[in-house]
Amino acid sequence: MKPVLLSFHGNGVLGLDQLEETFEVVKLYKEKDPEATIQKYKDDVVAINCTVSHKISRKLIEALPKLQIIATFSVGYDHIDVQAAKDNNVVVTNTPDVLCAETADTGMALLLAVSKRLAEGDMYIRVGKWLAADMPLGVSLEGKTVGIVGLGGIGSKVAKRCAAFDMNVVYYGPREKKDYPYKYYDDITEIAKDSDFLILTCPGGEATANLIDANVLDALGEKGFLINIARGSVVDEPALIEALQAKRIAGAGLDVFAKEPHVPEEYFSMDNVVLLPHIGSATVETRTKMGQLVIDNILAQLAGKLLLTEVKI
Ligand code: 8YV
Repeated sequence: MKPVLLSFHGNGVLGLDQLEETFEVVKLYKEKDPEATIQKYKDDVVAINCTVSHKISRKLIEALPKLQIIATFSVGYDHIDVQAAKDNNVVVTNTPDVLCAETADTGMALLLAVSKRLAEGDMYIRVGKWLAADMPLGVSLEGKTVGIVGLGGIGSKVAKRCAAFDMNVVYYGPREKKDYPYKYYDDITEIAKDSDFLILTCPGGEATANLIDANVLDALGEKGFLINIARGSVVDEPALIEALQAKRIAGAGLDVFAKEPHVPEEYFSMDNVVLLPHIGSATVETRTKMGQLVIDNILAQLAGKLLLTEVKI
């Protein structure tokens, strides 16, 4: 029997064809009873392919004695117990770099959408509201301060784009990055206080859980906007809903949520919020590159070659 690839995910545009020659590809996402399927193949599973919606727990990792690699179709790996992987000599790979520009573009799309009220404007025409009244005014980006939370691969591309829009770019993160010309804040409340737009581009996981709470939202203030292209877990979601309902912040552009694909219904009636279904990296080109990286990492591991993008902890 060929080694088994336990596939939680179809690998996007590319699919899994390139792996069929080497692996018995078990498409868990097509199974009626995925748990029973895991039990059936557990002793032969060598590789896992997953994405952000699949929790890869210590229990699962330790139930697969031959597991060598977990390849996630995402830059984020907060859904994987990477410590458990390390403890069990399992390598983890992700898809950094190839999606940074795309995800930054999605951040810019949300920034423009909330400041120019684009979704509301579209609705104005579709439901005939323009015939009765002009739209409320938006707010300018030029000259405004944008606070970037997490100046990593995606955050630095957002910064570059915002600078091109003549915005004043500042950032928050665990450490100052002296290579960049932007002002650094080591206090999340302080950066929120000074920002007109706060854009979240940091990793998820314990270190950033509920980083944006009621206090930070109050510091952002009634003229401030929050953009989240990071993880739902970075924001205290009930506190955000409350701040938006009470207009204690001006608005939000959200691509990510705490319990995807479930989105709190309170957002649906808010005209100061733009919602996207986690499409940060979702273009044909970028998803193709991500899928190829997943395949190349898995094949490299099996051939004993150097991994392309290993997560190191
Ligand atoms: C997902 C993401 O990979 O890369 C990440 O961390 O959150 C996204 O790009 C994408 O939604 C596919 O699941």
